[in-house]
Amino acid sequence: MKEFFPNVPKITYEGPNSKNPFAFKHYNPDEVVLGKTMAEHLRFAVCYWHTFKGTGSDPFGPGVYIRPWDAPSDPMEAAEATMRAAFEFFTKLGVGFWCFHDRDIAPEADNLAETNRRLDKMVDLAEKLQNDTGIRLLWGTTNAFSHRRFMAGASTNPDPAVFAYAAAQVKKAMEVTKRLNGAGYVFWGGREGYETLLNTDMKRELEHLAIFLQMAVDYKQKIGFTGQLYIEPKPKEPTKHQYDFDSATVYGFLIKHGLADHFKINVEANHSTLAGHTFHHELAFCVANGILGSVDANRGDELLGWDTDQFPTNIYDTTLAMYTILKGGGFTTGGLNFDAKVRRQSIDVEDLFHAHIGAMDAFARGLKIAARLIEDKVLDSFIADRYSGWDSPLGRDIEARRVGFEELEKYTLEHGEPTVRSGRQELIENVLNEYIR
Ligand code: XLS
Ligand code: CA
Ligand code: CA
Repeated sequence: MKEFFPNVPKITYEGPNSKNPFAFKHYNPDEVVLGKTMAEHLRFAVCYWHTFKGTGSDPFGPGVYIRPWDAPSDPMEAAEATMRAAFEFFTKLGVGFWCFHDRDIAPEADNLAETNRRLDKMVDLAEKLQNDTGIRLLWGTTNAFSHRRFMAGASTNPDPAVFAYAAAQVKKAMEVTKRLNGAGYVFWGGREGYETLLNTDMKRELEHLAIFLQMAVDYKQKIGFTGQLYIEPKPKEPTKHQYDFDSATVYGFLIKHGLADHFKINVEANHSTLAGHTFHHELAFCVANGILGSVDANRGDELLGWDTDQFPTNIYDTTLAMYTILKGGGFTTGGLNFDAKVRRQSIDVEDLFHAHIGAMDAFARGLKIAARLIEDKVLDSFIADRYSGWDSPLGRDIEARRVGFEELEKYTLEHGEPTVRSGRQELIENVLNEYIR
């Protein structure tokens, strides 16, 4: 069997003193942290689209990578070579999971029937390689945003024939995700938004989006797919405005349409910052509402206002992310997917390994620091102290709704001015920095 990464050995843990670029310094899959192994906590996944289908193109230039798996001129032969390269990569890297869009793994043909036949053929191979390697599918999804038919959206398209095409595509992608035992299925509304309101019936489009998601829930139940459905928010790009703007917007939409029991959120770090939030905020909102499902762990660039999809390197961010994820009970169906691409100049196949090794180490460090913060109850103590008034008779009466405005007016007239207290932000930031090392 052809090897696609002959210069790369199996990546193993060598510890923080190792200088070997092809070794983990912090990610030790079997090391137990807070009662679970690092592999069980982190549930790393590699994304198929950027890692194996990415070309290094940008709005100012075409692709620049020359990948050995792209060599065959026949598109199905190239698809097969790509999948074999992908499973060699997953195995050498030692991740447990992968993620894909339908169109990543099988090239689209001239008609849907032939496209589906091609997809089935590639799913046969994926099933075999999953069985051979033990690598599992974290989630599958549909690409209903690249083809020109979707230029005005999929489920929010002004043309019901496009809505129907997207439905047919999701139906098939959900079937193959089920066949591959996918733990989840993602809806990212790539072009479910608008370029201008001048030509847009927003009310109707939002209703169509809800109808589409309800159909997906119905079909999931019909075929007995037990994976978790996720919605991945993003505020813009490629559209000027995307309806799934951020987690709070998605949650309100799901509640309005009676869909909240069927979906969780796939939080992407880079989309959080595009929405004007931090990654930490989006995770905290999801944990507070019990809707955190999975995470796309790629980051943006502080100075660039678009979706740069870079590999995570910032330990402060990975620490706060893992802290929040652990406080939320950790992943069940979800995991940490690197929806990230190497930079245009990183043209060697080895760069794909360096990118993932660094990202996995960054999250492993975040996990270990977060575990110490939890064990030492660092933030818990500050927060418990700050809210301690709510454990007094007054606080309890309010929380139990035993009092109303009249009782609270009486209390205030009797007790006078409340005592104000420091929020101690700088102190907490100093303590946190002592842990991040
Ligand atoms: C694009 C999204 C996309 C989803 C899956 O910005 O991140 O890749 O994760 O369709
Ligand atoms: Ca993503
Ligand atoms: Ca992205």
